[in-house]
Amino acid sequence: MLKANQLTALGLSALLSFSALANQAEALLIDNPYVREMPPSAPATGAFMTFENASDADVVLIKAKSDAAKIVELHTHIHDNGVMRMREIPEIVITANQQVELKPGGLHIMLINPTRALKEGETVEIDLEFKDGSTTKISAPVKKIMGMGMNRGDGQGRHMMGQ
Ligand SMILES: [Cu+2]
Repeated sequence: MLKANQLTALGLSALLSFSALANQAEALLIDNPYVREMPPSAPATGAFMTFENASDADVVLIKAKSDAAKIVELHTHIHDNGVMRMREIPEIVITANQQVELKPGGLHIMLINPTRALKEGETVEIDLEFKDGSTTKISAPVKKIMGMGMNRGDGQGRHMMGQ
């Protein structure tokens, strides 16, 4: 049984999505998705892409999942005493008529505990879920990313140590 407040939330999100396009997933253009190739022993890797919100309403990404990783989280980087650290965030907001780029050193989708070795040439399917309940599936090729000025290996190692 749905509680009263859940019903209210459902009604509200239906109303909001109605005022823009059909739903948030359809309002979003996704460019250049890719997953960074990591050594097979790496505990995690990142998925990156550019979101373009072509609508007049904010689009809010609240969840990602993939069969390529046991855990999938939305992450950002923060500066902590001069050290870049990753932190899980509950959502990524793509403001109306704006672009948001997920990239190394910034926002990303974290693929933790990959279920298979992710090598260049493979494709990772990722399901994205938005605040209004709409979803979309993307296919992200695995790519080798060199020299982005980031010691991502170290960062991810520390991240997996629970910091
Ligand atoms: Cu991360």
